[in-house]
Amino acid sequence: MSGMATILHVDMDAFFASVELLHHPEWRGKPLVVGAGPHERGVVSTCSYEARAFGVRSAMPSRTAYAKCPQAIFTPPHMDLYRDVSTRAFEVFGHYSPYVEAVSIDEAFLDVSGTLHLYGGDPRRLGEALRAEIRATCGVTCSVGIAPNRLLAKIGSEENKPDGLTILPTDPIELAAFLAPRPVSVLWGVGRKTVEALKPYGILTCGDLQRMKPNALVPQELIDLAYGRAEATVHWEPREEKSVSREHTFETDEPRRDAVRAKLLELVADVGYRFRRIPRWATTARLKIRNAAFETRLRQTPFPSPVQDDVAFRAAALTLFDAEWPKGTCPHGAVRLIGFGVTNFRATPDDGQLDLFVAPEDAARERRERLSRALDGLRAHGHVLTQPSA
Ligand code: TTP
Ligand code: MG
Repeated sequence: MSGMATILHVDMDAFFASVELLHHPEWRGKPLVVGAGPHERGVVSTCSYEARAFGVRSAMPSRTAYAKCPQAIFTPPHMDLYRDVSTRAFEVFGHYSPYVEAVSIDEAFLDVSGTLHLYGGDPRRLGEALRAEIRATCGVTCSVGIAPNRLLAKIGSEENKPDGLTILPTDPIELAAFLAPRPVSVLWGVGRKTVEALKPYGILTCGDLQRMKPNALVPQELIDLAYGRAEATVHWEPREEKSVSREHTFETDEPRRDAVRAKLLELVADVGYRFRRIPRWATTARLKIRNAAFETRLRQTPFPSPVQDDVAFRAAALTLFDAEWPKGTCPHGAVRLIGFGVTNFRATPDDGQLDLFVAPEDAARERRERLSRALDGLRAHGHVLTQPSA
């Protein structure tokens, strides 16, 4: 084994636009622009690849985008939708490495050096597994690059966009050959000014840089980059989650209370399962409900004491739901989205107080926790559990 690192870069394709398509399948295959309206003063956040074919780009004034592609569909951004998908994507990333460096809402570096052996040491298998899981979990596609360092991994993910996977060579000579034909602008720190400064000397490609001796204009560091020698360290931070939640947007707005309540219980079971992966206890439950008019209601309640078991989560969820939507009423019209989450975590169930004896309610809680964890075990092995509705 060499000591070489294996770094993965992942970037979701046309991210905001792809999430919009989940909610508007009828827009698929059409040019779609997310951002300011076609006659407003703002800019394009992003656009579908169909719109890119007309020259529409991120940060372009929307009026310019309209001039280039008048038939495009324009939609304002819905950040909360993008954040939900992003949260789920980052959870998936976490299945491939504990070392995840978030670069933006849709982009991350992963150090997969330590997990590659789980895929037979084959970076392509690891990359395809991650891409398939993103597709299944988020409903959108991403592009991945895998290489010995961050610079090259990022160049790789851009190489086959959208919906692509690029494995870069690890051999230094092959790497230099891979980079040689590429413009110097692919290198980090080489912005428009540097490109202009190098041009009069005939330095246009990485290959041109590779042939240089270091001088006042071209420092050794730049030549190193052109050979693909760059930093591998992934600047990860342990992600201390502040809440664990799940939400569901109905395909068509749902007017039936029973259907919304049943979906809520599914989400609660999911939250419990994910919550118990690390030992912690929650003190607050939260319900989110959004109606067809996009009005969102949040309602929360404290647990009587810190808990982590399904029985307590379900009881709190149903209390919140019944308060928000009393039986026989119709306060929301049709429901667009329902969500449940828990927050305000503790590292112990007893709030740090030292107890000399186990109170009966603690014994009951511990029994419920054991049951929940037993069910988690079944679920982790692929058993689908149907929740009896309470
Ligand atoms: P990017 O990853 O740069 O772009 P993208 O995901 O839309 O397209 P691709 O990766 O396939 O090239 O940015 C991620 C999101 O960030 C993008 O969907 C919208 C937002 N964004 C802006 O709001 N303004 C911008 O100028 C850019 C570049 C991105
Ligand atoms: Mg992207």
